[in-house]
Amino acid sequence: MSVVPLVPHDLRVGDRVLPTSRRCLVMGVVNVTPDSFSDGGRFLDPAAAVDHGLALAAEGADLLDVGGESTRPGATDVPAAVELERVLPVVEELARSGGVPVSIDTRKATVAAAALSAGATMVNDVSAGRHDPDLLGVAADAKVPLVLMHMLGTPATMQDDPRYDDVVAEVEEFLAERCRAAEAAGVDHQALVVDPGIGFGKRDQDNYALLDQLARFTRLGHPVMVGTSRKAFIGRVLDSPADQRLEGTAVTVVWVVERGARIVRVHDVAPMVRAVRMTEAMLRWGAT
Ligand code: PMM
Repeated sequence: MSVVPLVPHDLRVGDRVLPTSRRCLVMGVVNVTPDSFSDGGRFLDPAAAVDHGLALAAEGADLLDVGGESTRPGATDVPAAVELERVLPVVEELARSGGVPVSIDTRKATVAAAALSAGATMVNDVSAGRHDPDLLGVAADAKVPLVLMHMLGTPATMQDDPRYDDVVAEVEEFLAERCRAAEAAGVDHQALVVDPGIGFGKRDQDNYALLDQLARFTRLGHPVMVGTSRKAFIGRVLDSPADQRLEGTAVTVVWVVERGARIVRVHDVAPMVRAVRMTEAMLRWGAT
């Protein structure tokens, strides 16, 4: 079935408007973790993480996503105190000097609330408010954009034999339900972003089906965010480790922009900004 992407709403962050109705934004990843699959341990020192975030902003990131808990397959929970110690100094400094909005990537309401007080203006929850339902209220009170992502189970269990009858329909229904839950908790319709959660409790065939049918998720009426950057399904095709998946990532970014993604979450900001711009030029001129 072919689906024409709908024009989603813009996102309000503080006194700024992120133009998700007009173009695809690039979100740069700042992982302050010892064990993320893509860059674990490189930026555990807050000063190194801040420098990295500033470099990504200078490369053209529209947003920065700061996370202190690895959600790679098999990862176990990090106590809130540890997560806070990792992310707060980084959020504070990047919000002060980065020049772009800072998102906090967390499943915990306490971490989200502290990060918002420290200057973050967006929340990215890979559990879509299921890990800690209070997180929805935190985002509602702060009136900030909230990313709701699909994951089957938890990071500890998600790759233990994931199965779907119809992955696209099931992820779409899940995201619709989580959007209703967020709105019931007071989050503004115009503040929601949806993400199919590539690699989170998905087999290769599930990831490819979601990417192929990505335009379906635009029917939910919110900007669609996608994170394919350096993920394992790319490594399995190219037989390459996480730091050698740049071209593979770029191809997936082009693909999802063509299918209506309005935020791509990436590690390699400069090349992906160029890939997004070129794709958008092709779409614009192709349509005239
Ligand atoms: N992927 C990772 C972490 N957070 N958040 C959203 N919304 N979507 C994603 O695909 C996503 C995410 C895992 O990647 P990393 O370990 O390199 O940060």
